[in-house]
Order: sequence, then structure tokens, then C-alpha cells
Amino acid sequence: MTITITAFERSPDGGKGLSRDTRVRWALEEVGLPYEVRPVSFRAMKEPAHLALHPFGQIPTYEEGELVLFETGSIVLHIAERHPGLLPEDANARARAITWMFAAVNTVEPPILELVTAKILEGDKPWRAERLPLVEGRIRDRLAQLSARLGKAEWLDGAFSVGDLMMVSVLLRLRPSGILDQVPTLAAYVARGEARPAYQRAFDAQLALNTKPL
Ligand SMILES: N[C@@H](CCC(=O)N[C@@H](CS)C(=O)NCC(=O)O)C(=O)O
Repeated sequence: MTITITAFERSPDGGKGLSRDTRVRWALEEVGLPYEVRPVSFRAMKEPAHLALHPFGQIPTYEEGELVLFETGSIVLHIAERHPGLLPEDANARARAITWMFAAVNTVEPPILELVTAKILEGDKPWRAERLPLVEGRIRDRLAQLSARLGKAEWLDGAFSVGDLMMVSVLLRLRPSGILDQVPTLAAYVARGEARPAYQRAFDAQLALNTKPL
């Protein structure tokens, strides 16, 4: 069955791989599933045809036959549960991998998104200068905790899993701020994720879309 995802016709990052279709592409590449991409413009994302797929008018969406999904956590988990490669066989290890995936989107990503809000969306507001150090502090606390848990391990819990895929994807969003590189354990962890051939294929595909003439 054909899998179709949506992605920005032109990502605001110009193809640095930070838009969230990249994590879905990466999951599909890890399990070896072919997929198609339907690029959408910012205007089309808010129109009824796209809102029928994604109630919040965002990307990515995931279509597979009659199934339509939104939210990258749900999409990536759906892929991981149905195809070998991203979840361990052992039931407890599986549950822990899923826990790390939720930790990535629920605990680590929110302060990182706050930074984007403080710097870009609210960059011209009078509270920016006061807010920024608070947000950066919250991110540094999370990174210190994550780094302490990872320690010298290659991945968060045994072999590479959906938990690492999501955690690396979330941490990558921090790279432009310079904060990630200040935590060498996590910078190296993210680099290991990026070095995976499946990530490379996902990255190259989103870059090709973002640099293709419109
Ligand atoms: N929690 C959602 C967030 C989706 C999201 O924020 N997508 C961004 C692109 S990375 C988007 O569509 N932004 C445009 C908008 O919100 O109008 C997920 O993980 O799928």
C-alpha cells in the first residue's frame, strides 16, 4: 500500500532537516518502506483539504490506504510497531523504547520549542531579553539530566530504537542555538544518529525537495 506523507513545499529552515517530516522519513528509511511526499504550501496547509487530514493545519501527515495520521509521535510509533527495526522484541525493552519516544516529544522538545518562540515568534517583544535566559536555563537542565542518563552508552536503552530516533530528531532542533554543542555527550549522540544511512537518506530527500525550483 502506498504511503504518502506531507511536507513543507519550502521549509522555513531551507532544508536543514529540522522540519518534522524528516523524523517520519527517517523512520520509514530505517524500516525500508518506500513512500511518496506531497509538498504543501503554507496557504494550502490551512485550507479544508489539508485540514481534513490534519486538524491543526500542520505537516507532516501520513496516509496509508484509508488510514490518516498526524502527530509525528503517533506516526513514528505506528511505523515502528508494524515493521521490524525500530522496536526491540522483548516486551519490557519495547515499553522502555516507547517511553524514551514520549520523553523526547513531551519532556525534551517543549523547552526547545519555547526557545524558538522566544527568539523568533516573540523576538521583537519587550520580554525577550528577560525570557531568553530562563528558557535557555530550562533547556540546559534537561540536557544535563539526559546526558547524565546516557553516560557513555551509544543509545538510550540498548540498541538504537524509536526512542533514539525521536530524541535525536528533537535535539537536532537545538543545533542552530549552539546549546547542543556545549554538551559534548549529547552532541556526539546526535552525530551518531545523523551518521546512520537511513538518516542520511531522509535528510537528502528533504533537502532535494527544499532546493528544487518551484
Ligand atoms: N506536535 C506536532 C507538531 C507539528 C508541527 O508543529 N509542524 C510544523 C512543521 S515542523 C508546522 O506545520 N508548522 C506550521 C504551522 O503550525 O502553521 C507533530 O509532532 O507532528
